[in-house]
Amino acid sequence: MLPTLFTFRRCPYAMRARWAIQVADVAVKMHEVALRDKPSVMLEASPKGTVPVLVLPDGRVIDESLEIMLWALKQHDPEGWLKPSSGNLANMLALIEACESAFKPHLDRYKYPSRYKSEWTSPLDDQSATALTAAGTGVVFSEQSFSDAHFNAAQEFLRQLSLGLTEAPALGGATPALADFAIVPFVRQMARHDRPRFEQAVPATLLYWMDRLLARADFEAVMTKQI
Ligand SMILES: N[C@@H](CCC(=O)N[C@@H](CS)C(=O)NCC(=O)O)C(=O)O
Repeated sequence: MLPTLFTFRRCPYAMRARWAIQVADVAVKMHEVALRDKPSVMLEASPKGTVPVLVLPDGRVIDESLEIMLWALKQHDPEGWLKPSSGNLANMLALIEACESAFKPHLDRYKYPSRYKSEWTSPLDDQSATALTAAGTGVVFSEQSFSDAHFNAAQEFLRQLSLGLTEAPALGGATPALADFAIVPFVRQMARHDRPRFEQAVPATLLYWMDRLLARADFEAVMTKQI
């Protein structure tokens, strides 16, 4: 019996899990789910209801994308994703955590401001005003200006990434490693929302890094629709 991965094609967390599984060449049965109608077998295995979820033949469940990447790569890591040529695994995990805490919240608010209506219809508190540096305490946003402010706030993380990319072609150093593959699906989401705007805002090194990773044949395989 094969492990089953409950996945959603366009989810960046599921993408990075599938990418590691693809590169590690670990046999897994893919189960594409509809987020609005999650299968009960998946929810029984992982009641928190997020994808990806990996269910192993012995009943163990791994329901965090990064853990699924590590599970696959610990079995087979042909490209050395866990052994970056610059820095180490701990540095990469810290960068991935920074993507989660300092980029993803801004990405979501940029792309889907209507989901955060309560945030832009009430005056900014001190904490949010600090996070959205362009705005001061007490500012009331429109939906568009809220989205714009989060696009701008997200640039700080991208600038940090690009600093690493001036010294080496990948976050992992000479060749891409765990952090590259774990982070680029989120950067891709921002780029795809409005490519011209993204191109204008980000450093050229970052654009080049993203486009090279996404042009890999294995990413295409990861994004191919399951029938
Ligand atoms: N920390 C989780 C986050 C996964 C996550 O939030 N996935 C989203 C889809 S991109 C999800 O399943 N959301 C629940 C839903 O939309 O119902 C991980 O790394 O696996």
